Amino acid sequence: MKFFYTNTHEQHNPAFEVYDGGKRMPYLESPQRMQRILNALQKTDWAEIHPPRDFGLAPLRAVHSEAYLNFLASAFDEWRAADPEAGSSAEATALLPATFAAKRDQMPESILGKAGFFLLDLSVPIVRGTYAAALSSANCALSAAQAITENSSAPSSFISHPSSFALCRPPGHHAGREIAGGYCFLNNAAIAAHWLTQFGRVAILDVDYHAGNGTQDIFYNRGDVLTISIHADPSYEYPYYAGYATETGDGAGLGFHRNFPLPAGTGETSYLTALEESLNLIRAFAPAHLVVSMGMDIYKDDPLGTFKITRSGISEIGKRIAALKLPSAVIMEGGYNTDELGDNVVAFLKGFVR
Ligand code: SP5
Ligand code: ZN
Repeated sequence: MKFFYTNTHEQHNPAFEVYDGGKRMPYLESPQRMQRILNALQKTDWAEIHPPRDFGLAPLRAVHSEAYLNFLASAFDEWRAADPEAGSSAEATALLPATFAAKRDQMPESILGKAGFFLLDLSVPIVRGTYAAALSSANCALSAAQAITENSSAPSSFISHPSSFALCRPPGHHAGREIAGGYCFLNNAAIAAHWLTQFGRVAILDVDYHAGNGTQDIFYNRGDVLTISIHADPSYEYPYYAGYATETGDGAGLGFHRNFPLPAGTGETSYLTALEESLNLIRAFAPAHLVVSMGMDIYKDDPLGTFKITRSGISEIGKRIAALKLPSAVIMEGGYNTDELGDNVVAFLKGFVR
């Protein structure tokens, strides 16, 4: 099984995020997360770890708006140019706005105005290395997508349903067409899925604890990409404004988005029931490729989650998704119990190894 990783993600290392109630907290989506996953994979005998290929900007432009990509590329420098003190003190090392665009028909000129326009919340501070890290994360996802379209030339090693894993950091599923949020800047899974549509229909299954609102936004009007998200009910959990069961797509995409909101404290039995229903929808759609947005914040001891999924439950979820026998690119999303993260990822992926 092929894995894609580069240490460029370390350049995205904000000192803080702002929690509910205005509390400034150490940034939970830390570089240590990837290091733990990498260490756990290196202990197995089935992880073939490669650096990502550079796919350029075209696959990103297919998913995100030009104005948004330009903002991400230049935001930190623009902020520094507008306020030379900014980003140089311990107090202010990251661009984070204090205003947000409830109405989105005018993009202002000011960098703080633009930050409020393109950022959804206070968990996406932009530091000097954020854009470089986000690009490398998207390239890991694209490399994982490409890996499942290439079969070995040796007939004896031909695998009809190959799988791959992208160690994406920053994560992606909360990033919409032109908005960052929830630790996410570029929607890695959506970028990989759109790239795969050149070979036929694609399904995205999102098992992160939080609703995949960005992925929902990007594909909401498309019938060639089936998007399914199983998550904590947004009526009580982030991202609050999307992920409801009544949201099923629009226009050509009507019927091609499905949400499975679950109550706080959901355990394995109820989770697996929602998973089975999702897998049946994917079987009926018969995609050429599957992209899995894999978040380990469903784990029972996750600091952001409330679900009660054990490590053996995580392993069962991975096994059942792998049993679809589809060429699958697994994309890393959330998961904040850093000590357990590596072993949880290994438990999930074991079902895919062949
Ligand atoms: C990719 C991903 O998993 N993003 C999640 C972003 C969630 N941000 C919400 C932070 C809310 C903090 N609330 C603290 C409650 C601790 N019990
Ligand atoms: Zn999450």
